[in-house]
Amino acid sequence: MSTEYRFSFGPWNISEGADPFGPPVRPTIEFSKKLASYKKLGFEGVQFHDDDAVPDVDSKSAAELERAAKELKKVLDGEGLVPEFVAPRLWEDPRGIDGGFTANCPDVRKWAIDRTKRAVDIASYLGTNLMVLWLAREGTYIRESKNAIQAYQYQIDAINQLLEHNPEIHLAIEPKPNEPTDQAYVPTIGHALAVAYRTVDPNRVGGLIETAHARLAGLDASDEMAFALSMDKLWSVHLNDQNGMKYDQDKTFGAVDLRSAYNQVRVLELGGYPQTGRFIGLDVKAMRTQKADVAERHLANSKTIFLRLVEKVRSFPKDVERQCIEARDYEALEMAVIEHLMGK
Ligand code: GLO
Ligand code: MG
Repeated sequence: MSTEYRFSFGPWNISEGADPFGPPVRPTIEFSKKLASYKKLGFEGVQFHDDDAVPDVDSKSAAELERAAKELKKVLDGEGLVPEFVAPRLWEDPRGIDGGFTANCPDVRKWAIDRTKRAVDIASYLGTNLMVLWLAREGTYIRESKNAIQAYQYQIDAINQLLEHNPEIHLAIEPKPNEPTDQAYVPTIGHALAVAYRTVDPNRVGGLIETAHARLAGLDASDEMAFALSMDKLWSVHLNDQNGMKYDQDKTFGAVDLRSAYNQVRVLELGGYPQTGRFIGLDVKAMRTQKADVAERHLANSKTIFLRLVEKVRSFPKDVERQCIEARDYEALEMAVIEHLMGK
């Protein structure tokens, strides 16, 4: 069984540096150029939004959609790249302004499901059976604006329709507690998996855990991963880092809290994640201050830090761990971990 990890990222992780207070500061890089960067940076897997893969998803006929997706598949094959997943980008469409699946307007809910079925079709033309559902605007700015109980049912209904649309598709819910909305439905992996078990085919609904999202919920990302792993439901990860409970930062993995990063790697090792063949996905953003010619470094750096931490986890002295646990001397265990991380 392989103990090698496979790595992926999405084209949005190479970005122009815009933030809510300022415009782009780096030139736009064409999609084909981004694809060419993958191998150079040491990545094999590509994460797609539906409209990264096929622009103007809504306005294309079914035949046009199929043709465009199959052309992209050829490009990926030519570059030696593997599509990891497709995610519907409902949150950028004006129709999705107040959410898609949980919108108050029935026409919008219908659009959101139809659009997501198209994203499922794109996934199958590209040759992946994984869809990620980041439920971006499925929440509220003003609590009184939606019936939250009903909203969960709407999400289950939508997921059921997707599962029925394609018998192969697997849905990984990416929980996040806030941003862009003030309060998001499905804020943690516990919520996501509870929803999964209420659907018509729980075996085809799992989760993706993002480091920053767990921290924004005040939770430990490695424990969130452990919960999903304990149920065979960790189908992808979005590793990054986050400096406290503020805006979603998507910093380089391990750059803020190395100990937490170590524990995320440790739990992936304990859970046999590399043997599943699933990807280590990154969801990291280049800092706005980064100049264009070095604006992809955060990706390679995150991968390097991850692999260094794999070495650290694998080389941690097992006898020391066992003795400390037997003696219930967790102070000694903690010191051993810190010394190991500091290179002693
Ligand atoms: C934002 C999310 C976002 C998703 C991506 C896939 O906070 O992490 O980057 O992971 O759009 O749906
Ligand atoms: Mg993410």
